[in-house]
Amino acid sequence: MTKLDKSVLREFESIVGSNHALQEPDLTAGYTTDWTGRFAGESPMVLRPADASQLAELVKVAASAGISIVPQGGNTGLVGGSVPLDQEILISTLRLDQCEPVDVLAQQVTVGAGATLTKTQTHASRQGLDVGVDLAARDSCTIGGMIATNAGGINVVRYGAMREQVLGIEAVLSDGSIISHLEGLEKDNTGYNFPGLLAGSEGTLGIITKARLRLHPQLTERCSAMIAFNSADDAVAATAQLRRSLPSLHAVEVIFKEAMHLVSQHIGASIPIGADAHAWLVVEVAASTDPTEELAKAIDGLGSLPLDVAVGTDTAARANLWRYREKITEAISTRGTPHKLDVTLGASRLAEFVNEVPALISQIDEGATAVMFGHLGDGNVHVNILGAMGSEPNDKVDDAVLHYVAHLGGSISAEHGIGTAKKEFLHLNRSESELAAFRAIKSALDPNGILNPNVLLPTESL
Ligand code: FAD
Ligand code: 2HG
Ligand code: ZN
Repeated sequence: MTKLDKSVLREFESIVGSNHALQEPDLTAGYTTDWTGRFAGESPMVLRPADASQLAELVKVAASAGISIVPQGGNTGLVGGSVPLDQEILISTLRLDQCEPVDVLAQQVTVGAGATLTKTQTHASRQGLDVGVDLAARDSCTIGGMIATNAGGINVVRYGAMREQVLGIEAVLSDGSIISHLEGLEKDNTGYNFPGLLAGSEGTLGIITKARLRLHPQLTERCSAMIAFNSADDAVAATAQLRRSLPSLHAVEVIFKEAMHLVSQHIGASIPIGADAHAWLVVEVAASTDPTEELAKAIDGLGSLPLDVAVGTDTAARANLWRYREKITEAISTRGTPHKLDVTLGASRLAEFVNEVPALISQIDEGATAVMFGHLGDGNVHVNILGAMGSEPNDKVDDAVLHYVAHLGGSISAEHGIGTAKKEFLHLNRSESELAAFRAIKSALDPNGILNPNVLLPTESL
């Protein structure tokens, strides 16, 4: 579909008002190119509804005209799932950003899908509570987008991913009907679980408009450490020990050599410890009483594994260590448009994978580099492939790395989702029967295939 009937566009406009029905390329550009710059398209109209009922009206009009929709939150997704690639209309949830009063007794909150993570964290913190998922895109990513991608981030080792935080959901289905189940009951076995189904559905089954989130007591006593290692094997062994010995463990992140060198150049600061090391862990402990001693003991327990250690106890020192981890994605973008691979390996295969990947890549594309880092506590490695001199890396490299992951029994998408970038690789992890079940769920909830039609399911199986 290239041009929409003008009368349909007028109908959309009359629902949201002309200020929120954008058509000028200058105004739509920020919505139609993804964060990485790798995926871009065009949309005949970007619509910004004020609430769930306006959003439902838009979906009804689109459904009866057979028009496809891409839902979008903060547009920080990294797999090309949030942008229109085939002239779909785009529905932005950014105006659905209300945070209802925190339910202190239940330790829960209901928020609009368009509320950013930072806004939700700030809101919860006023009652001494915290959101269980945290990630570096916090100022822009939205709760709806985080649920739709089942975002992971830095605290999965403690609280699990986004799916574990969602107790209830409100969403608009493909016919414009609204489902709403926001009571937040901890036990509620009354049939199919919509939060579970919509978490990780990437806008293909419904458009989330509100969510009831589980909150956690805010842990204000914190300590961070950076630990340098000679090898990926040592970093993996240390991570297993820290997970066993540290009840207050809040994050175990890893930075491998290429990533450390790149980020230190980007932020204009020297590598804090172990200039010749191969891997660095960034560890955080958090508790209601000072966990510094507990961390120091656990690091002592690592014996001769670490090459060097730096500890940050106050806010500034902790932030100084964390910036080496949090600025990597930004640093990579300054070197070209990467192909972002995001994989999980079982602990016993992780070091082998990290050690083998550089050679595997250079066999295929001599100029390509792998920048690796991630959430080691969850076995999650981000492999960013950069081409020679800023050129796009060869697609065959992605193919080889993802086949290797599958061969080692890992997942080709740990936390970013499938989007358009990985859909042709889904068969590496999902059997024909599973894909058939996926297609059955999709056609039951979206029989005309209008919700984010270019993501998740491989093209031929739609
Ligand atoms: P968008 O990018 O707008 O959309 C993502 C997907 O969700 C799309 O398929 C879209 O159609 C769908 N969607 C969005 N809103 C809705 C809705 N209301 N209803 C239905 N479908 C919807 N991800 C991690 O998991 N862990 C990290 O540590 C992490 N760190 C990041 C750091 C940086 C610097 C950046 C740029 C990204 C990072 N990401 C990370 C990726 C990204 O932030 C997450 O995927 C996030 O969950 C996307 O939220 P969003 O609101 O930006 O969604
Ligand atoms: C992170 O953990 C994000 O920082 C982004 O998931 C990963 O840039 C990436 O590949
Ligand atoms: Zn990540």
